[in-house]
Amino acid sequence: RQTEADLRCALHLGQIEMHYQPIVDKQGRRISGYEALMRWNHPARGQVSPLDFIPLAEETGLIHELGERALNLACQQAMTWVDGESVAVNLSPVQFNHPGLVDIVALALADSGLPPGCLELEITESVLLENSSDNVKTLRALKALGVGISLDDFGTGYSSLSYLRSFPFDRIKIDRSFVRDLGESREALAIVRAITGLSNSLLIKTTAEGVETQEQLARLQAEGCTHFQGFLFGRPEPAQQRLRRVVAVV
Ligand code: G
Ligand code: G
Ligand code: MN
Ligand code: NA
Repeated sequence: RQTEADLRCALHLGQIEMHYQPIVDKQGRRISGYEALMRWNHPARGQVSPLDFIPLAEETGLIHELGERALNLACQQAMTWVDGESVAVNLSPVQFNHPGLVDIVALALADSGLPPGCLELEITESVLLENSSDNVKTLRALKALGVGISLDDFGTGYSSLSYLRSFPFDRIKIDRSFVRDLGESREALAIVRAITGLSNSLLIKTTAEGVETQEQLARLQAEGCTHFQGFLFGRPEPAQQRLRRVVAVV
């Protein structure tokens, strides 16, 4: 088990890196952006997943430094390749509720020179549960910077349609559990259909996550999803090795 001191050390030693997973457009031919996913490049344990250290970081408050590092790295790295592609950074609810968040995002953009329209922030529904008027204020302030806001893991928490009324999200990410069950579950298919139908009428982009097979892709295309992400196209890779062109045969 790692401790707060280990994690602090990792941050100072530059062992925290971002990997980039491609997100492809509707036809499955063009990379429209990347999701930046944090990795702890541990000298003994190899690549440690954020699932194994984000909870500790949230408990100890180190998430603020980690999150700031993630934003800065993603903006700086995206700036070296950007040609209209977006880069999406995950925000933990703890970060979202920090009063300095908007300034931190503004500074990451200013320092890197990344056009704000190329940055997306991914938040989960849990962020929206409490304190909703403050949260909507924060979302509006972020949006005023020119960045996009995505609702991540949609459908897995206490999904409420009223979120979509109180704030104009740019994108909804359909949780990969629905994509996984598409072939076997009428319910999963019905939920995907409902999410894409609603999103398309509200002009909100939809990214289906966890797309692993051609069959899933075909079904999701038929349902009107606008973007796709998953191992069928590419895994998260370090900036230099990131996928640059779609190679999956569609
Ligand atoms: O890439 P992987 O499957 O290991 O990611 C696991 C989880 O960690 C995902 O839910 C993802 O949203 C989250 N995550 C990945 N990178 C970051 C990050 O930079 N910040 C936060 N808060 N969460 C992240
Ligand atoms: O919670 P969030 O959506 O941010 O999580 C993203 C995570 O999903 C990443 O850690 C990534 O490794 C994982 N992931 C991405 N594509 C696939 C996929 O096709 N299959 C599976 N099983 N996991 C995926
Ligand atoms: Mn995400
Ligand atoms: Na997700």
